[in-house]
Amino acid sequence: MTDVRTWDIFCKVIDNFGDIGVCWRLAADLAARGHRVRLWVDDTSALRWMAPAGCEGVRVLPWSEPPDLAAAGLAQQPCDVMVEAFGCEIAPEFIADCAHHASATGQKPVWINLEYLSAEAYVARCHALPSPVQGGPAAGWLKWFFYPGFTDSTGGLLRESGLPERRAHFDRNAWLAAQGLAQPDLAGGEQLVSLFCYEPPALGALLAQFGEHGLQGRPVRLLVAAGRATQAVKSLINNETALKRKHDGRKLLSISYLPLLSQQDFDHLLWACDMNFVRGEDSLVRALWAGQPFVWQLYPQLDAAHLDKLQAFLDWLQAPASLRAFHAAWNQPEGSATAPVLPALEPPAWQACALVARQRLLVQDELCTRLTSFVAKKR
Ligand code: TRH
Repeated sequence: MTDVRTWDIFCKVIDNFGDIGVCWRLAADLAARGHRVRLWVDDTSALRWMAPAGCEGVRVLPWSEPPDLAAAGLAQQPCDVMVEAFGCEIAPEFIADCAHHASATGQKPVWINLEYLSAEAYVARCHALPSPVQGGPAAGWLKWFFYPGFTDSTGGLLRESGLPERRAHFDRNAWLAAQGLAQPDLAGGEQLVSLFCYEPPALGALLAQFGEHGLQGRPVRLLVAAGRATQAVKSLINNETALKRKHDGRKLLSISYLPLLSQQDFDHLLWACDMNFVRGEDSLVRALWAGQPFVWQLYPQLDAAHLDKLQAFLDWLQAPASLRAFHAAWNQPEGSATAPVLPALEPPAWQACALVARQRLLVQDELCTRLTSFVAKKR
């Protein structure tokens, strides 16, 4: 059992849901292990649907400028660990307050720079390296890089305790009923497929493929996540007459648009579906825990740097050729000279690969265990 500590996690919501999604999972996981967490967020709106019930042990604080340190109770409960998520630059007033406290007590907080998840080789090289603070009231302190990752030589992946057991005992029918979603037509072989994506140029081809062939000949019910995925699907269906005709005229594809789900129900969605399309980093990890066949769309970067990241992940995954080919098409950048042609989907082979990868991960310590023991060594 690690000592109970007070953590201050700083998060800026740039766009999409990944930054706050990861910070919330980290905060909740630390709190479940008995730690006290203050989560400072510049825009708390997403937490209303992502975590409507909140979490005992986590206080969400608006990251105003300057932050209200008195209301946060720093004097009564000083910070032991500060987490700077994704290069957000912790509020200088907060750092000054910590420095003031440290000069009185001789006890500095541990400063963690939490980075983005990647399977690229630099992650193991840079994980746990120190970076000296150059100026300001904390000059000379060290920030520690903490890189999530897929191997033992990285910071690991978030996995709250009891997750595999809850996954194993998940009651799909009960969950679908609670969401007001129809049970799949098992006699007709209906397949539930979740779709959480940006605007992949191959989306039209995917809808056409499902419309013409279903998923390996079986009818598909596409459960489309709220936000950009819903907008992307709706604009294709509304704009392309041919696609609309296929969609309306065939029984092989039906589409349901989902409301914004709590993070817990988002996980349940991935457990309930026969196949998942995910995007960004947090939902990728959740797709791995779900153990169903999945396809990942990376956040597209202008210099196409995400394609190296994709390659590294597929290498780590030991993805079969068909899964590599599908990912290449699904992640084809916008404006490519040739229209994306989607290869066939091969869910059984992809699931076998996903399950082996999950097993490799389950025998490793998860991120919170690695982070708390790292912090214990640096105090
Ligand atoms: O939202 P994302 O695309 O976030 C991305 C990545 O974090 C990426 O690194 C970053 O550079 C980019 O944004 C700007 O995808 P991600 O990471 O999967 O985060 C989605 C979060 O939203 C995840 O925690 C699940 C949650 N979610 C729900 O809780 N309910 C929902 O209904 C949906 C659709 C998502």
